[in-house]
Amino acid sequence: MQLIHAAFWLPFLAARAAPADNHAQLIKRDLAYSPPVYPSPWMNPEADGWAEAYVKAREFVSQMTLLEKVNLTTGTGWASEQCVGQVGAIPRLGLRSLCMHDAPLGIRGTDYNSAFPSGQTAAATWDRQLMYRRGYAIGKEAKGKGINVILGPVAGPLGRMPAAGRNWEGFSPDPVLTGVGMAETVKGHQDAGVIACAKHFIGNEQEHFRQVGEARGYGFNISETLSSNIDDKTMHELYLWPFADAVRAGVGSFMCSYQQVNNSYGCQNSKLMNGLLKDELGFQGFVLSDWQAQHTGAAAAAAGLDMSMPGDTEFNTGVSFWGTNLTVAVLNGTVPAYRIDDMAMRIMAAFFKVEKSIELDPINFSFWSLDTYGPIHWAAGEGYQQINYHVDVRADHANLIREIAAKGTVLLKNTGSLPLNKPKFVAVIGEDAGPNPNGPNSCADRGCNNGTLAMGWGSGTANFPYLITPDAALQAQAIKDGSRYESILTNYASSQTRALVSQDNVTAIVFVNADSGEGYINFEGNMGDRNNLTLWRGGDNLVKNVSRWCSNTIVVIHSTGPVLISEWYDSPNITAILWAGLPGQESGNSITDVLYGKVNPSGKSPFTWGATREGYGADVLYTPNNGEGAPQQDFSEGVFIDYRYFDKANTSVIYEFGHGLSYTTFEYSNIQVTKKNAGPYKPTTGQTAPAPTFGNFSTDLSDYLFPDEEFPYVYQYIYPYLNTTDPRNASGDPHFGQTAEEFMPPHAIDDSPQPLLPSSGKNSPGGNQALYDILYEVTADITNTGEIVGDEVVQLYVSLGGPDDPKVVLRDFGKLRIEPGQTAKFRGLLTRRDLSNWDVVSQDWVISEHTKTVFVGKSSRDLGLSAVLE
Ligand SMILES: *[C@@H]1O[C@H](CO)[C@@H](O)[C@H](O)[C@H]1NC(C)=O
Ligand SMILES: *[C@@H]1O[C@H](CO)[C@@H](O)[C@H](O)[C@H]1NC(C)=O
Ligand SMILES: *[C@@H]1O[C@H](CO)[C@@H](O)[C@H](O)[C@H]1NC(C)=O
Ligand SMILES: *[C@@H]1O[C@H](CO)[C@@H](O)[C@H](O)[C@H]1NC(C)=O
Ligand SMILES: *[C@@H]1O[C@H](CO)[C@@H](O)[C@H](O)[C@H]1NC(C)=O
Ligand SMILES: *[C@@H]1O[C@H](CO)[C@@H](O)[C@H](O)[C@H]1NC(C)=O
Ligand SMILES: *[C@@H]1O[C@H](CO)[C@@H](O)[C@H](O)[C@H]1NC(C)=O
Ligand SMILES: *[C@@H]1O[C@H](CO)[C@@H](O)[C@H](O)[C@H]1NC(C)=O
Ligand SMILES: *[C@@H]1O[C@H](CO)[C@@H](O)[C@H](O)[C@H]1NC(C)=O
Ligand SMILES: *[C@@H]1O[C@H](CO)[C@@H](O)[C@H](O)[C@H]1NC(C)=O
Ligand SMILES: CC(=O)N[C@H]1CO[C@H](CO)[C@@H](O)[C@@H]1O
Repeated sequence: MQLIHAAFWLPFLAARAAPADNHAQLIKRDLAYSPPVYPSPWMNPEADGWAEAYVKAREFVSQMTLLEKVNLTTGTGWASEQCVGQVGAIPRLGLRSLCMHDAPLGIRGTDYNSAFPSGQTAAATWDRQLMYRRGYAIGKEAKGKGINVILGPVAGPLGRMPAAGRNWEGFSPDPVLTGVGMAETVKGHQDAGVIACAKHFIGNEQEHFRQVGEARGYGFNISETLSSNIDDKTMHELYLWPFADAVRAGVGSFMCSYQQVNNSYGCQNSKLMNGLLKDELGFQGFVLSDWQAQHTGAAAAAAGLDMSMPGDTEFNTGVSFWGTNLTVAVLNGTVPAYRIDDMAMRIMAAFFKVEKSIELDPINFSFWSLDTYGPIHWAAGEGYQQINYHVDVRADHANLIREIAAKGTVLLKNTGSLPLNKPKFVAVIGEDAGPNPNGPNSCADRGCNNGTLAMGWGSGTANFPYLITPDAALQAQAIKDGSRYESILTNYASSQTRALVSQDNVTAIVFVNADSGEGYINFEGNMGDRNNLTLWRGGDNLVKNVSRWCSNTIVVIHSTGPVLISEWYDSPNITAILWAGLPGQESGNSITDVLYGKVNPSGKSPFTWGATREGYGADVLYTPNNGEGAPQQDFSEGVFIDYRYFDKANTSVIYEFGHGLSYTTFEYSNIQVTKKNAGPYKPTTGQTAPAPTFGNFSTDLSDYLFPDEEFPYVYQYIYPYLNTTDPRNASGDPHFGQTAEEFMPPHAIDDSPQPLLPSSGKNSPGGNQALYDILYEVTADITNTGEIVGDEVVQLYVSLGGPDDPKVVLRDFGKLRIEPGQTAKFRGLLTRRDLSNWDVVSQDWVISEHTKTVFVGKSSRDLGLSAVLE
């Protein structure tokens, strides 16, 4: 029986003023505001990678009735069906209800599924192929359970603040590394036949104050969610960048976020959805709301929202901003017919992009319970039947999981104790090496930290099919080697630990961790975001003690991001430090592979290990700063987060972004830069076609009533129908009767041809195609100067040269396998986007006059080779 944390989602005031009204108010109060961008862009039939899907979608949507279109766009309500979200079915045309489900490291809340390493751990491999294979394997598992839209990957949070709770679900605070992670994962998921969902769009950088109900539950008296105030240049050069890569990779869906940007909610912010995502990036798929992130009906449709999740205004109210309201709004002209057609087109085009046919196999699990039998309509308690078929979808993914976690493990320090070779005596110390005594899945959504940490908490989790602890795997290895082995799986057995690790010939391996997760779970006072950057449960004391008693102390850290290790990292008795991220189900095997050199470590840190918390600059906002109004989080550091901030402030760090050691050594030489013949940049001109509509519909309200008495109406289920031909009563909207002209922003229902943005691609998703022209190829020779074969992550950085530019920015990387004594050639590419800045005046990318320098090196602060670009 699964516990569902519905209680965490407390009710909040749902009614919202139209965005247009907000603007006047916000200007008066001198808060950041978001400019209106209307109308909502309609699909482009010629978009690269979408044309075939468009034709199939048009054929399907043209046959749909208005009620069917509304069904497709509106969730059926929280816990109304099997998945974490589903929309209405189209039985007449043979399409079953589509299943939207979590997500980023495996399927949530099911059984016989795998628990993969986190996105952040995958990022630490810097291995495009492994990222792709991870995306593909997760996609296959989802497909095998009947999931149609998998709610990942994550580029928001990007990782502005190291303490932010959900950074581990995504990849890295560097937009290029995250962009690669997004693109590879999207391709993997979609090649496996499920629609990927890039989330959370955008500025969703912390958990605190993301939802009013949640914040109130924690005693914060606010009436609006956090506003992430982000300037246009920072938006383009940092936060939007990896989302652009997802669009370019063909992602089928996006999830808009809970919090506001410039005091306008993510799921009704027209600048974000209409402007940046659909106009500028040319996104052709659909935008679905985060769960309860929708706060308005028609205005959200006009701002670019295409699917309401989970469909009810708040969980289990039985009413919806869409559903019946959307049917009425189309009938009375508040939402133009082309907009609902475009919503349906976007959903069906994304569907046909990954699926051959609308004949889908049934969903064979229920998120709400692991029982075999139960109500199919969980919230209503109706439809008792078999709800779980316990289908085993794991295939041979365990091998891949073990490989990713080993290759994503970063060897931060090694003075020679590693790799281990039949050590005489291994002493493993720490709670983080052992099991959770209550079982690996004992805390719902992993909302606790007991035993070894292999994933964070929240909706981005999966149930473990098993969890190999470091203790179990290291003991098995020790026995095989004939070593002596003892472990103490608590942090607090001080005298016993001392007695053990002070013995002769001991290799002490200390396991420590730091956890975080999603805001609906408050664990030990951490409301999603970490309260501190230190190790949990006296981890620092444990490390300090063991290293005082033992001159061969190896430290392994499992964490959701950087931790402060300044107090002990440089002790001569600490002979090695490894960051093993969040490794997933094969944890113990993966770390054993690395410690014993079966895998030569090649992971590189996807974030900076600062000496102090303050060193990172931006931090989580823990207390409201705007009275009862929306807490204001100004992203005033601009593009300077993580290594860019440390570089700007010129502060030393413990381990820099991109750092990671190997058991062999590499030498870099011979940088060469070749200029490519890309033509000049051409801003896009011209206009779109006028908005098309597909099919027509009757305006006789009696055609939209609930079918008849026999209709199997499910309690609190969201339907597209009207319960009376009086639209005011059918809607129940307290503000019913306002016309589009009265409350919708100008151009909200305009269907005329619209000008194309210069930075947009005419037919190319991801922005102006010329941004991706290759301007330079950079090569370098990398020699393995050690004794064993190894993989080296070669990193290409650029200095854009301007006074406001970061010292260097990562722009490309490659992972090369090199035999001892051999030299391999690294090839990195620089696109026009890589060398450009966003110009707020021309609203386009431009290459500045400043001298540009390219660097090739082993990390962001070990840049041995450089050349000036002509
Ligand atoms: C937010 O406001 C800043 C400052 O006016 C502006 O540059 C930016 O484009 C706005 N972004 C959004 C999404 O409204
Ligand atoms: C809408 O979806 C529900 C099930 O989710 C289904 O019962 C109903 O028939 C659908 N309505 C239409 C008009 O297709
Ligand atoms: C799920 O399993 C059931 C029972 O084995 C099967 O009928 C169905 O086709 C499966 N669904 C998918 C999507 O494979
Ligand atoms: C919230 O704050 C307002 C004033 O800022 C006050 O009127 C109201 O009573 C407070 N609500 C709670 C639940 O504390
Ligand atoms: C329509 O939306 C309003 C909020 O705008 C809500 O109060 C009402 O209950 C909704 N009606 C239905 C039938 O869901
Ligand atoms: C882990 O769970 C066990 C069993 O419930 C409990 O005794 C122990 O205190 C827990 N440890 C921590 C650190 O929460
Ligand atoms: C940091 O937070 C963790 C988790 O709540 C806690 O175990 C640890 O003691 C805290 N560290 C400090 C220095 O307070
Ligand atoms: C290193 O360990 C030895 C015991 O093997 C101890 O005597 C010494 O004080 C330790 N050094 C440090 C810096 O902790
Ligand atoms: C229609 O439903 C609304 C609530 O959704 C309710 O207030 C109203 O009384 C219903 N009307 C009829 C005629 O059943
Ligand atoms: C049209 O319907 C929508 C949704 O129920 C409602 O919000 C709006 O007030 C209606 N407008 C008119 C003019 O009836
Ligand atoms: C194999 C090995 O390292 N043996 C050492 C164990 O410890 C004693 C006492 O320090 C040494 O004398 C051995 O050489």
